Amino acid sequence: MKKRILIFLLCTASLVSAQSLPRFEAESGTNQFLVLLQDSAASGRQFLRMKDSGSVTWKVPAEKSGWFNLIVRFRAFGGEKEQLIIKNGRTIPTGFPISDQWTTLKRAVSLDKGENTISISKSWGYMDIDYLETEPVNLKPELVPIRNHVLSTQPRDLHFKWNAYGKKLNSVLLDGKKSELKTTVYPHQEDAYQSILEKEKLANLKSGSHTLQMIFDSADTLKSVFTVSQKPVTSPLVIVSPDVEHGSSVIIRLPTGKIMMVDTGKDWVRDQILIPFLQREKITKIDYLLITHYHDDHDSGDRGEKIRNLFQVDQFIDYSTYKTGTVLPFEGTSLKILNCSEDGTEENTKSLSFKLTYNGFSYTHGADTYGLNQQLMLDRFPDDTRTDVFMANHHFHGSVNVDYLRKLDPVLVLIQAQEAIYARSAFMLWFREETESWWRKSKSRYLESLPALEVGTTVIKVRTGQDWTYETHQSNENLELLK
Ligand SMILES: [Ca+2]
Repeated sequence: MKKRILIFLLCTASLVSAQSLPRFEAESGTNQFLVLLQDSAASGRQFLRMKDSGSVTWKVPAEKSGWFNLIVRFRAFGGEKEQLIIKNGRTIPTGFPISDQWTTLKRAVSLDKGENTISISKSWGYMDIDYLETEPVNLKPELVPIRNHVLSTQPRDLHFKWNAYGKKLNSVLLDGKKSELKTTVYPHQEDAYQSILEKEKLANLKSGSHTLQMIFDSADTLKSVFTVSQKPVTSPLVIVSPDVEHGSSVIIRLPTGKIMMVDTGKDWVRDQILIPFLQREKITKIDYLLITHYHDDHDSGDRGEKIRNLFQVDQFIDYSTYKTGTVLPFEGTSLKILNCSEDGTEENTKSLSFKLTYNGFSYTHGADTYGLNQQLMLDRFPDDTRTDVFMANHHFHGSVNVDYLRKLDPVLVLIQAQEAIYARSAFMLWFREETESWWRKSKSRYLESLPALEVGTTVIKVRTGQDWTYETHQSNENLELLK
């Protein structure tokens, strides 16, 4: 008898543990202009097909308020699709990766206690929707940047962007003492904030390392460590990645003092951000102008012409100048070409990708290469993929190769992009989930990625591969970066 009870209890326990998540069939939602179709592989044998218009809406109850994964079972034919998840009136553009088989996508959102209204509405369309499930999720708060550097003769406010994920911030400590941050809402993500540690609070800090801590009611603690120095430290290699919104431009001072500019951003970025920056830096000569490819968010729409007219450009380099695999001594560094025009069939896949190596430090510039180019790089240079800093394909459009990204094993990833990246599966799924989480789990040396829309301009100052710092500047004004 006892045995029977035990077996009964075990069966009950396994039933409980296998309990399925609350599921909302597409065919049971409120359907506007979507076509109801049959498929034996679909849950409930039915699904909704979204074409040029329409939406499906569910009433989703939650027992308590908090964060939940929305799990959508879908098929997206022919390419990645971006649709709008609308949750209690908040629109969350969401990228669904290409898949001709039923597959699921998770997106974390906060739900209110009681009834929530969730829709998937057409942005791109041409997607099949089988069901929506909800799963409670406990996300840890996140913070960028977790490293920074301040020169006390040029004090500046330190800016942070953080995600609370439903946790309540309890206290802020600077070197263990109670401090305060000026905080505003970060508009592009839910329950996310931007905070400022004002420069007055840094005024009396000694040279060396300092720690800002944010402690939450949940006992989660976020930490950012920044170094303060009284005098500028000479850095033979300086890499400046300005906040250029959509597009790309990087300015590098090479160890010989020569200036390299990689791409010139959109025309308004060139005129309103880059040219004023170069003028403030009293740069009249650009020794090397590299244009990675001829899209207007990289070449300002004039193939770098205005920059060539305003500045003395000594050498112009584009994707047809050097062949892939070329290694050149380059003003005290070594420049290796990773991708050139021969490797692609259109501007992005042809784009000039390179690796710059100096004194044990390496910087890899991805340009707008896609997954297929990254696979080629992995095949051609299997032992030379690792890099300290990776300038990612700036808007994470198209495809990325997760094996390649993982093998980069960077300390830092730079991303020049707008909020559109939050809707891209190349960023949210293949980079954030499949790559960044993998680096963290594998205890690699990865520190963080710095999207310019979250942190502003990033400046990297390199002495050796073991001795380099980076700093973020929310504003491009009054900077003297290249001295
Ligand atoms: Ca279904």
